Amino acid sequence: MEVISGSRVALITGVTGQDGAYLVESLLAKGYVVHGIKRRASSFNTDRIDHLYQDPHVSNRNFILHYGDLTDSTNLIRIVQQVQPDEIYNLGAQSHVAVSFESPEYTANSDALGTLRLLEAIRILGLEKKTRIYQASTSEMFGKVQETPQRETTPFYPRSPYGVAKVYAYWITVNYREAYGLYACNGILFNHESPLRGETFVTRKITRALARIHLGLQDCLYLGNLDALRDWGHARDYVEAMWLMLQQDVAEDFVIATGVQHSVREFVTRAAAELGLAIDWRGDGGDEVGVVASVRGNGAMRVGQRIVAVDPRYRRPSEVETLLGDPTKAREKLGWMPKTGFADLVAEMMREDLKGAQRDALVREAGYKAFDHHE
Ligand code: NDP
Ligand code: GDR
Repeated sequence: MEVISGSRVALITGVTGQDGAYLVESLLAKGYVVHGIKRRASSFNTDRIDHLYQDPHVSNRNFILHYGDLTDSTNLIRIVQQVQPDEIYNLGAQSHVAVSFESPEYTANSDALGTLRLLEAIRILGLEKKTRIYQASTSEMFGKVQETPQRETTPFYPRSPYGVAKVYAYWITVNYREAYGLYACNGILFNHESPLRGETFVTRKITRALARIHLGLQDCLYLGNLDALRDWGHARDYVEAMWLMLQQDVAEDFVIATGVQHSVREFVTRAAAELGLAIDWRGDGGDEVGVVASVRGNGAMRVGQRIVAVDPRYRRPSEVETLLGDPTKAREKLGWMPKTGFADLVAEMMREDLKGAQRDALVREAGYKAFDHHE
């Protein structure tokens, strides 16, 4: 492996995901050599990091990908041995809460045991003094919240197989820190979004769908619980907090959040406003719909058109109704503050998804196929 020597070395699991992509960019800009673990897939799965790809035939590479999986211990041990990382960021996970009800065992294997496997790899290889590890913990651990806002001391009450698996990962990280003196931290991150957010998480689903409805590529956006409240930040800001956590004298756990909360319905309203639309919410419960109340500018939408409806299939067997984080500790000890507010986050996502929809519209106009992916 021909790579730059002398730089700090980071290993990222989940490098092909939203946070992985922002973190690679940030660490490369800081002068790190970055190794990432990607899963073998039958089609390309590196869209988010393709602009950073470096040809293996080039010498002095500072970004190297390895095939691997968090469910495969021997593979993890081999990669950690080969890479000898100064820092590991464990971002890999089956991260979709609704999917975790469909695949609870796989979620536990990758999200809970995957973390244990990485911690064990550090121990087996005798890297306890060299390698620092960041665990991607989550506000989903607070689940049915026991106090508001949630902070580092708030008791956990997970509400999904995903949340339960992440509680195991949280505690095994704490345990390895206490038992073996590992520099291991949990970042308890609240929801963070971006134009790179997976298409089936609610924010991206909303901005993609509204862009497509605006251009006449889709008729209606179907959602589940419109009342759910979330503390939404920007992924770009949150990966900086991950890095800061690994640069302290003592390893500790931190809540990372904006301290501001909005409902799913408010997210839709804000995103629609970016397109010059006002939405009138009518009915309630499963019968609630969002109807176009006024339109500014061009687009396919007409006043009176129903563009949002509720579909019970997107509701969860047990829901996390409200999350609101208190990032005071991160501000005081890490000097971390979110830079992007809610309105700017929504505007950026809307802008980028509009470009994607415009591309699909052009492709169709030219007589080629552009596929619809609904979920
Ligand atoms: P994504 O779903 O965008 O990315 C998850 C990454 O994990 C992908 O690279 C995925 O690979 C990879 N992955 C999935 N299963 C495995 C496996 N078995 N072995 C190795 N890699 C695997 O998530 P985010 O980037 O949004 O989140 C990053 C981490 O932070 C996750 O652990 C998530 O649970 C956690 N988190 C996220 C928050 C958020 O709001 N985004 C908030 C709090 C925590 P592939 O691309 O092949 O699917
Ligand atoms: P979440 O994110 O479950 O908080 O987990 P998601 O965007 O999936 O849901 C947020 C809230 O919106 C409600 N909702 C819908 N959700 C989806 N996906 N699709 C819908 O159609 C829909 N309608 C309403 C949900 O019920 C929920 O209340 C994310 C993930 O990134 C986790 O990995 C991470 O740990 C947490 O954020 C913090």
